[in-house]
Amino acid sequence: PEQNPFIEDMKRFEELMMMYSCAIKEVQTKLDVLNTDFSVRYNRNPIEFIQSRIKKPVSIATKLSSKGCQVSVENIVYNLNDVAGLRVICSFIDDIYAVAEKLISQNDITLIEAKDYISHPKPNGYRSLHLIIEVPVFFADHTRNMRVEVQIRTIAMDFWASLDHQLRYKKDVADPELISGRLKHCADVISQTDLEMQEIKNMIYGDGAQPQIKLCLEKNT
Ligand code: 0O2
Repeated sequence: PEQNPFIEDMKRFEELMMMYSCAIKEVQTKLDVLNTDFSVRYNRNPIEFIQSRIKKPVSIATKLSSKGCQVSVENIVYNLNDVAGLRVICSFIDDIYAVAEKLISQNDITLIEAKDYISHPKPNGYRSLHLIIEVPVFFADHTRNMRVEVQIRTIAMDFWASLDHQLRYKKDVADPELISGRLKHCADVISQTDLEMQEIKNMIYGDGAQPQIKLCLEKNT
């Protein structure tokens, strides 16, 4: 029977999205295991909660076009790092680095890129640690390394980013510079609170209560 190229493309797209959603499950399980292990070992959870998403088809197409790429299944794999995304919300700043370090030091994980927007916040005040990793996923008849973006941040950083995201959709505001300035001020206040909460935690648990991990991440460029 004659094959319809559109239907064939749609099938390949569906299969690729299934693979990304399996990659999310793999990374989610790794993070759940780390959180459970920490809770038994140190009597506290470094991870508050985890969100995950597969990028929507329209967003995939828009991002490919903005990069000057033709919208095709091949180009998704070769040009996009964030089709599969997890957001890990941690309690304290040092938990972010501890979770990241424990994740990327696992044998089957390859770190492709790290962007530390905590030590180097974006000019608008955005803070978060971004990791692009590859994880092998074992399917019925083959194994494939899948790319996943992991954004790790504190509750405070997430609070700011969520509201910033909502406000950025509204383009026709009267005084955008004033609004950007006030948002940046909020980001700085929130960051100061994060640092103080970290100090309070250190006073309660001491610095040695859990390994103080210093990640050696490349600077974001
Ligand atoms: P969505 O809907 O969150 O998926 P790249 O994705 O690598 O091609 P870039 O800009 O180098 O592009 O990536 P970067 O800076 O590592 O961050 C991309 C993602 O981080 C964004 O995804 C947001 O989720 C988040 N992010 C980055 N900057 C900001 C910011 O200023 N405010 C907020 N709220 N989030 C930010 P997407 O693709 O924009 O969309």
